[in-house]
Amino acid sequence: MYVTCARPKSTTALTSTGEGRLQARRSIRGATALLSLGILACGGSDNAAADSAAGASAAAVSADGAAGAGAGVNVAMISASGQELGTLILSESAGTISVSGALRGLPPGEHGIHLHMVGQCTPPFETAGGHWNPTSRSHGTQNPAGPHAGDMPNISVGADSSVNVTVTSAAGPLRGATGLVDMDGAAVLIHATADDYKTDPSGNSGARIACGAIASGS
Ligand SMILES: [Cu+2]
Repeated sequence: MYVTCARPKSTTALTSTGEGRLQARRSIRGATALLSLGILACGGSDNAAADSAAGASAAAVSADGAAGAGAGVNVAMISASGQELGTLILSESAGTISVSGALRGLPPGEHGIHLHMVGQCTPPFETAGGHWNPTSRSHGTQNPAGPHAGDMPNISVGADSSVNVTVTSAAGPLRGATGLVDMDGAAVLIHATADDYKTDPSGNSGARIACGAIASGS
């Protein structure tokens, strides 16, 4: 979240024009989203100018998609020992989910990476459940009965233990009735070895070495 100050009260200064009303509605949605996430933080302001500025900030949050469609989801990845590995961003991309970002502190080599069903990352990360698989397929893009919606291409970690992740899920969407982010959230999982893209249920990719939780409502 990039904005730390937004209040429903701030929208009242923007209602004198049609555009203002539109902004106000967006602001209310943005502020409501912030409130529902329990992360509202705002300093006091007692005049219209300050309120307008605050309202514009709230509208920016909404335009960024905090209230729903189009929003990216930031996912903080941790190792099984609790080390912070970096942040991945999930976003809707042509009906699938793209995952991107820079990670460090991973073992060099090929690793399976998948979208899992539950937004809980308690080591050894079995809490994240199985692969996100809303259409009850088998695992792997090379499996005739596959793939899982949450299957993604392997990532290749360099000798310096870092990797720039740019992968896309087999299917989407990120949100909505059939979306990844449901009542129990979701997770991004990285495994110890490469995914063979065909062995059920997880491509023989071994232990779960990194996890990033996505909370319900993200
Ligand atoms: Cu997995």
